[in-house]
Amino acid sequence: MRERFYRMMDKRARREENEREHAEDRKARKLRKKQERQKPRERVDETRLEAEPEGSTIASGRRDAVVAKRALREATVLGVDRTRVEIDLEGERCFARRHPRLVSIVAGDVVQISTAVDGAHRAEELLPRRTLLSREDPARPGRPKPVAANLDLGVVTIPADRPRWGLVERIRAALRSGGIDAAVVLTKIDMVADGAFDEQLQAFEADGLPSFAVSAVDGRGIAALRAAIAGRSCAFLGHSGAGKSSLANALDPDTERRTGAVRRGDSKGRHTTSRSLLTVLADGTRILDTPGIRAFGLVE
Ligand SMILES: Nc1nc2c(ncn2[C@@H]2O[C@H](COP(=O)(O)OP(=O)(O)OP(=O)(O)O)[C@@H](O)[C@H]2O)c(=O)[nH]1
Ligand SMILES: [Mg+2]
Repeated sequence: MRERFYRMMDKRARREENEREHAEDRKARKLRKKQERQKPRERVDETRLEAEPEGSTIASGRRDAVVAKRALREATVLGVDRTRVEIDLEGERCFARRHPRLVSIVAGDVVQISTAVDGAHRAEELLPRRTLLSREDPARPGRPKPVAANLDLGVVTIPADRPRWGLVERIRAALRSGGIDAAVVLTKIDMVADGAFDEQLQAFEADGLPSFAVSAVDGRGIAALRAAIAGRSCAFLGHSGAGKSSLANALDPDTERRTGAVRRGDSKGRHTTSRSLLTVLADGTRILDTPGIRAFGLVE
């Protein structure tokens, strides 16, 4: 009887001992897991990231951290479309994706570019702008929409066969508030009598607005305009059909920009140029051909 009692007690003691050991094991396992969770994250494998295509599964924050350590190179934005930017990267024309935060980059901007091992470029940062031309955003009245960055000169382009002078003052005001010089160019002078608008151009000159009369067809005035814009970053702005692309082609014959005939009835253009495109000439002059302006809204 006593023996049976001792055996029972012994069994119970062993069971309790077992349960204690199990509980300690469980506790140690839990602690180990907790410590593992708190350990600093494993380093990102940069070689993997370098080869990683856009939209990969690497978290964007980690990608940013690696990109920050990579060599970044400066590039000038030549043109912008919905997903990509065309850039001049150390003299080479190429395309880059853009970081999602770079929503409002425009032609003329200077950006920092990262390059993956597969050669894909991405615009990472926007550098401070020297000047900025903005107009009212037609989609959001009262809000500014950047048009072009880092311009030295904005040339209001008026066609001699259909001059609408009202545009000059509006664009001039926007240029002034963006810190950019203004000039006027009267195009298509081959379509009107010699000196037809000399008085108007002299009035602009007297008002501090350099003025030029040119023809992209017979070449008159092109040399004087080329000399005036030499070494500067210059945009042609005006209504569709004014002759901006034809003028840019005359100044920079190495780039073939599309031009389009005006409508027969009212001589209005057909919005042939759909996005601004900057070209850099051999002497460093930068020419920005822009799409035709329907209206140039100003914002304070
Ligand atoms: N006669 C004559 N025609 C010109 C001259 N410059 C341009 N044109 C014509 O005018 C039309 C419009 O020229 P574009 O250069 O396409 O005009 P744009 O301002 O770039 O027009 P968008 O791209 O629509 O804004 C074309 O048919 C050109 O051939 C010029 O100096 N003389
Ligand atoms: Mg054009």
